[in-house]
Amino acid sequence: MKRKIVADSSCDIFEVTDIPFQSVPLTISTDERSFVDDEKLDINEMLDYLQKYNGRSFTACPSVEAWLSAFAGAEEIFVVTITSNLSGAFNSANTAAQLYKESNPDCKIHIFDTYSTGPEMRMLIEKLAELAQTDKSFEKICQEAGKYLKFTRLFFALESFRNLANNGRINKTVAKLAGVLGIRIVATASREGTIEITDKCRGERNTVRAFLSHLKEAGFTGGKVYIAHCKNNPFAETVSNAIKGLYPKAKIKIYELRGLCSFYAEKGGLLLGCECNKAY
Ligand code: X90
Repeated sequence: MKRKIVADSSCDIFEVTDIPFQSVPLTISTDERSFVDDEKLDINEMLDYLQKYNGRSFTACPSVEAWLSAFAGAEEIFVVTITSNLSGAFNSANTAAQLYKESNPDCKIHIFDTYSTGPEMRMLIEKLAELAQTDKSFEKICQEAGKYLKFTRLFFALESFRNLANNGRINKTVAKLAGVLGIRIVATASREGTIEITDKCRGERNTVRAFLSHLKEAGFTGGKVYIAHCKNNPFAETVSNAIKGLYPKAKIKIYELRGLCSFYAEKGGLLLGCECNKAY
């Protein structure tokens, strides 16, 4: 059978090892320009343009057609989406799955609503890639991957919530807290897949401390940690070193966010996904 993993572009990756994978782009737009969140997108150029642009900016989830063309030809499809509570991606993927099954009655599709995004999504995709290469059945893989997702978490620290607030993804009064210079807001993806603010931190050191305390609370004991940032490699390194100091066995990867996550996380933003020992 032809297995394939398909995810929306908020996962920030374009390939996984040894299995067909496709990222289906969201778009970031102003009234004058549109950016497709694919491999060709120049993130620096997008951020610079948006910084200078005074009008409204907004995003759109993949269309049903875009999902359908990513499914084409596959027989067992694992779909991974950004939280259905902040995006229509999960819904459009569902509609596409129904249509695809009508014309391909023997095919199997499972859609994982991650109730999260970014690095936590990437972790699930890579787990699926591992599982999909075994001779385990489709159902067994879905069950194991679903369990894996319960044992991963997303924490993040942003310097600005402007784009999230302007697009109705977070309360405006809460967003104002983050507008204060030097203040980082630390938050987590809630169980419902919404943004749950946990700390207001002044300075990097306090932000790192907040991350470490959330990791401990979540039951992190030194597994995988993915740190994805928007133009803030030094802070990503700082967080990584602090984690290594306490958990020498942690397997940490640092990389840059792509278009959709960069738009909402904004310059300086950092998203951290990790494997934990406690179910969430
Ligand atoms: O459908 C669309 O237009 C996309 C809307 C996405 C809105 C949220 C994106 C968040 C990206 C910022 C911090 C992580 C939030 C985690 C929430 C569970 C990254």
